[in-house]
Amino acid sequence: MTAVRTETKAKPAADTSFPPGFLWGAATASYQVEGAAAEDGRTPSIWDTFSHTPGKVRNGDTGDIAADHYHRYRDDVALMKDLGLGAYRFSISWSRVQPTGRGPAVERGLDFYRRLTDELLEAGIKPVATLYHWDLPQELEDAGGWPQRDTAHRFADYAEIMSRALGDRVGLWTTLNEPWCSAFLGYGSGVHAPGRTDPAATLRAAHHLNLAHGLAVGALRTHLPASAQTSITLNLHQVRPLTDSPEDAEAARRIDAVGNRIFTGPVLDGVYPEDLIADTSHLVDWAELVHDGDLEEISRPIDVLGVNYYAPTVVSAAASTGTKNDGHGASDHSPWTGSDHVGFHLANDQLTAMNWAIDPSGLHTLLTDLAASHPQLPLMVTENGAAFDDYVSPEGLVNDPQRIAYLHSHLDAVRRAVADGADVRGYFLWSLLDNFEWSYGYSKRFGAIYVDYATQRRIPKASAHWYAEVIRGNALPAAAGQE
Ligand code: IFM
Repeated sequence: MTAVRTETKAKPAADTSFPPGFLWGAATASYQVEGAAAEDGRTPSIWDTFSHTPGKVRNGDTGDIAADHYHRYRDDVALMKDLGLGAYRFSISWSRVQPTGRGPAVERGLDFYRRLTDELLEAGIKPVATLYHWDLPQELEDAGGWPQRDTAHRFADYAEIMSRALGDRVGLWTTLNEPWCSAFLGYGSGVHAPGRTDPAATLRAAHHLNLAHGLAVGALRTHLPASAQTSITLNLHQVRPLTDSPEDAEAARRIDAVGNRIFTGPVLDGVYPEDLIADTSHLVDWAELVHDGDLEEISRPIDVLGVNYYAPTVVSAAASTGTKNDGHGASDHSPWTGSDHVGFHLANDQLTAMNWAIDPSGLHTLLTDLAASHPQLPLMVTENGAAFDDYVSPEGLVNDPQRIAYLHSHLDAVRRAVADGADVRGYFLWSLLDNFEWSYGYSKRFGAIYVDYATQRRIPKASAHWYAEVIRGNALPAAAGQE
């Protein structure tokens, strides 16, 4: 009897690689990691004031010490080198370099960023600087904060100071990180500093943040070498209606307007969307707010758009909103200024420790939609990652398979977006280190590197080793079970 050979055709291995030169990085922000809150001339920012106000941050946590990156940056850069990072995205503490938010800079403050960037360059890691990640000098808030037009001009001066100080060593500059949070959580729902809850102030803050971005791009372009790149990072909401009903579609339109297009409209297209103005004109006089020439300033060309993504935003028409399940923290005041009759839902029940739904398809959609609407604009994922309840095993290890699965699925979404034509140039994991997660304090851990806050000991988690493998291969390794 002859044996029957069943032939299974070998499937071609799926291409899991990223484009040559893809930039692999990790990100942090000054107030979340630096500590050294009162050293070398630094003065309080709005987050120092807010975190020191009882009841504002879980467990009364503050960024006074944080991950002590200010003193440990050399060891942290060595850890980045071990991971094989190509880039490190950090932010500059405005009140460390210009304590009152105006006037001359403090050299000791600038020196920290000179030392940090030198150390990075020495390690072969590209420094990527964000000028503003939410820590406005308290003196500027006392003078009115972002709802005041003058703050945008102060920001442009600060951008000039930084470009003169670091322009010879930083090649990629981001003006603002997630201005939506600065305006809508800081002045709308009040769950972020400075904790105000005033819808008109929220919209004024949004416009002045846009203006600050545009003025800063102008200052950067004037003082940086021609090779330097400018960008802004937006936390674009991947908005989905809960059902096909016209009412839910209307809810999605409103949230897209006040969550996304209030920034992408003026920054990328030089215009505020008409529907946004119609939705909010009972709250603010747009004609008075937006001066002649502002939109030209705001829409100065940028080289890269930074996109931060964590979870989709599912909405429906509702009798009233509250902020239940919108993922941005509980408040009696909705951050969704002018959109009171919208309800928020989870996309599914696979949740991170933030109670955010895990849905990588949202990242693919965001990137491919942007590529379709702005085909000439290079994109970069400047934050993506997840908090889980990590712990150190008796052997001293931090095993975080859920984070590896999260990163794997989201990186696969990026890879698919690239295959579908999106010009995505890089990816930054949030975050390099466990850190101060704003109103959640130290209760949420996003890091690839575990931080034992009592001793400041760092332990790279299993996900850090996994990410290093991705970087080495410029490709995704086989998912568990697919080897
Ligand atoms: O920790 C924050 C970061 O500061 C801005 N983007 C979202 C992260 C997770 O909440």
